[in-house]
Amino acid sequence: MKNWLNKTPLSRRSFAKWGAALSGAAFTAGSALPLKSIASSKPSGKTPEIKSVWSACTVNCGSRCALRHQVQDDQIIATHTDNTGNDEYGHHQVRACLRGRSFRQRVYNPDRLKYPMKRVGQRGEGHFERISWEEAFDTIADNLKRIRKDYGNEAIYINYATGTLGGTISKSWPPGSSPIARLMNCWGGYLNHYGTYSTAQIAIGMPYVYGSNMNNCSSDLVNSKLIINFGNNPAETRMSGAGVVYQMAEAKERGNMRMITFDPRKTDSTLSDNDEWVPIRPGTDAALVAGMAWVMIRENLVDTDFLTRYTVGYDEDSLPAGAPKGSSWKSYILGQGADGIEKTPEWAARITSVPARTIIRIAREIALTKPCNIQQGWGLQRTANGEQAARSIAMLAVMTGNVGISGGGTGARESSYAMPFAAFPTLTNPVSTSIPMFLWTDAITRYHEMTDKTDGIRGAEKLNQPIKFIWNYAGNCIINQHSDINRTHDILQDDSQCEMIVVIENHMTSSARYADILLPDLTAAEQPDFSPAGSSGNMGYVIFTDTAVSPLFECRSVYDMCSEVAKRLGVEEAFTEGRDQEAWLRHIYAQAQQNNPDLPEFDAFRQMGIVKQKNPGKPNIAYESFRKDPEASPLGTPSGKIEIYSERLADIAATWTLNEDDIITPLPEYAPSWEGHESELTSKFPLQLFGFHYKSRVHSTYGNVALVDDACRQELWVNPIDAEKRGIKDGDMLKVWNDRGELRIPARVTERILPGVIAMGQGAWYKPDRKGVDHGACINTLTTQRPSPLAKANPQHSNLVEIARV
Ligand SMILES: Nc1nc2c(c(=O)[nH]1)N[C@H]1C(S)=C(S)[C@@H](COP(=O)(O)OP(=O)(O)OC[C@H]3O[C@@H](n4cnc5c(=O)[nH]c(N)nc54)[C@H](O)[C@@H]3O)O[C@H]1N2
Ligand SMILES: Nc1nc2c(c(=O)[nH]1)N[C@H]1C(S)=C(S)[C@@H](COP(=O)(O)OP(=O)(O)OC[C@H]3O[C@@H](n4cnc5c(=O)[nH]c(N)nc54)[C@H](O)[C@@H]3O)O[C@H]1N2
Ligand code: SF4
Ligand SMILES: [Mo]
Repeated sequence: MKNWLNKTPLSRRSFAKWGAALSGAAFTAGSALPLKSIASSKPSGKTPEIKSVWSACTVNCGSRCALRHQVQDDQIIATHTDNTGNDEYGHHQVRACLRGRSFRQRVYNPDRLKYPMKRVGQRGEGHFERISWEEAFDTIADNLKRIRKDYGNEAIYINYATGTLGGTISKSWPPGSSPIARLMNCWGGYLNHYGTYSTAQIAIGMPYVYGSNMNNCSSDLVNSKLIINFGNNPAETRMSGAGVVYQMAEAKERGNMRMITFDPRKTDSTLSDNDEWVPIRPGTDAALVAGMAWVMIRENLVDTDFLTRYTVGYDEDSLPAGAPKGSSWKSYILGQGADGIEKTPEWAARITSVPARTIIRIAREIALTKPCNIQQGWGLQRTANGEQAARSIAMLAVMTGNVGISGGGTGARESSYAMPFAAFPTLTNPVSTSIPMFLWTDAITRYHEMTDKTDGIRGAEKLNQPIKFIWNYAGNCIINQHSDINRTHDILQDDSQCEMIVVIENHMTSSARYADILLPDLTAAEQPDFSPAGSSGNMGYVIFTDTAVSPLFECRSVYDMCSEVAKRLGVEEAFTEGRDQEAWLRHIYAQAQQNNPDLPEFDAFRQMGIVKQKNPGKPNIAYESFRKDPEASPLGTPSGKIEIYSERLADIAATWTLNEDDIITPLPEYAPSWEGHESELTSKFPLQLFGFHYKSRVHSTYGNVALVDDACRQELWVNPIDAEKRGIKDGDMLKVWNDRGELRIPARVTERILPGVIAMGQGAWYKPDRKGVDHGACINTLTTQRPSPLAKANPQHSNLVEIARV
């Protein structure tokens, strides 16, 4: 492995070895051929000069790091990171993690797609035949025309895909900001989707409380005396030098302050001495909140002045007129509501597995330590009743009056400053219909049943056409990242339903195997673009992602591909406006300079590589103006106040068609998961399983970089108690299964996970054998397609399974 780390080009031997290990037989394009340009680099008399080219890691890890590719003889021989700035906050270095620094191993990867291909054989089998670009573009355009004629533009779908979230012209997410969207908008539009696999439940749930979904900027954490963290793991999910993980560490050190984390796993974010880890059963956070609320109410620790002035529905006096008696939060907690159950710490302990004495101690600590930042990650809302759980956490911030003040917080995830820049104009979609992003396979098979009240259809009362054509640019949600892979496979294999899938990729991924037309894209190292910052606290920046090396093989840019399809659809002029990619960059940059006069000239920027701007104001405090003057600056809720009781949710609960155990309540009540520790299914599948966002990959991206994969292995976290019961030892190969599928993964026996719960990194590459057993340990072999009630979104962390040694 040593030679992956040094600066010499990848050798023929190691490349071939690696390729052989990684490429499945059916992966025609992923054959283990060494790349010509690499294999042929021989030492010559004169050493070619090494130049350094600015670029960026444009994946969706929530960050965006600067890279400096070291290029010799048109090859990247090493990748360094930001070397500008200093230790001063606002000028600090945007340093890349190990993944970004291994970028060239995604460029020169045996899985790299080399030329356009079309499917031969059944969809999903992974057999392809090389075709010309002409044939590829003609086939796409002809099918678009045919499908539009038969079904209209609503039958064309752009799938959720975040592989180049960090681009501007090459941007894949949000889908409406991609070049594909611009192309389709020039030609009558496409079926929209709303929500994300990341945040669907909290993004829909939180605005019922606050009118929006915000928390204080991460750089305000230094002003907190205590951080209460529900399943937020920035040490793994915000690994960039840009911001959040450092700000949390700084807050802990500088303020010498405690952070208490509720998480089923002892994560890397909770390893310092200032941390307390409180293991909690997945899907039960709302019960914990209710138990703590009971302590606060009974011990008179709530901020009554705050509740009276700023909230609706805390007690019977502040309920809206239409709400039934006994439906206030206080009644719910004290057992005076409809369920008649007092939410005592003992009640909460039985559900959450957090001891009652811990619940009492921490409830007091939260109420008595001010200001206190209450925050959550997104893991706990990616669950069966995640909307309820996400909303409930806000209650701790609301009851203690921590909302709208420095050092306090709202219970949502941290926010960051965004420096003014400009975007690629993608025009307006003439189609208004929108589906929840998680229901795209349903929109193929049962579109005729899908309405606003059954499936959250927006912009229309019902869905009128099935999805017949899918664009999948820079995403792996066709298979790997979407739930219930075996179900998705069955739907997609029938090409009489969805008739055409176009995949634009760098690598032969599991989603690429489902393409009818597979187009080889350039990586970020082979084309010019801009990369604006992701989560970076109180500093914004933008990176000039320049062309480091010439396009490999027959790969072309997505902009180029769209221009060619536009030509065949008769909208070339509308799509390109006569510009190539470089001309668009100059055009967009001129716009950005108008929005942000401090930006340097285009060519100076290209030289500098990265422009950083500290927020000229102070870190954003969520709902600060509301806190200062709630009458002059009301919230975006119907009452203008914090809605503990939401009439809109009461209305939805009364009018939508829901499954019996789908729970939507006007208060943020605890709702047991339909696939959780209390469900009947535990008699067959006793273990709760979820997949965490893992430092080994960004979802599936970097999953084929052997170096990183080896450093952070794909393993199943199992508590010694569960392991012993089943005769499992550390390192044993396990099978993990439920009624949806089966996979293989080695055991990591560790006390860092709660008994009864197991977990693995999500995003591993799906590698089924002939019987459909996944040897790549992709968790979506086991996850369900049943959507959460309100957001109709992915409950990918709510799964019951059993495990055994193989
Ligand atoms: N079970 C489970 N499933 C999950 C999650 C979970 O927690 N558990 N998380 C969900 C979440 S939050 C998300 S955001 C989604 C993410 O799902 P995706 O958005 O599908 O993200 P990736 O798996 O990283 O796939 C990105 C793809 O883009 C490709 N790519 C990268 N760069 C380029 C480029 O320059 N050009 C082109 N054409 N392609 C490129 C990569 O090769 C990769 O195949 O997964 C979701 N799925
Ligand atoms: N290295 C890396 N970084 C990433 C990504 C990646 O794939 N790899 N993906 C990026 C993307 S797109 C996103 S959306 C974010 C995702 O960020 P998150 O959604 O916050 O990440 P997760 O790992 O899914 O969940 C965070 C924590 O929640 C815990 N958890 C799970 N269920 C529960 C529960 O019921 N209650 C409580 N209290 N905790 C629970 C998990 O153990 C985990 O430690 O990360 C981003 N950053
Ligand atoms: S994966 Fe994320 S943290 Fe790592 S280099 Fe890329 S953008 Fe930065
Ligand atoms: Mo995400």
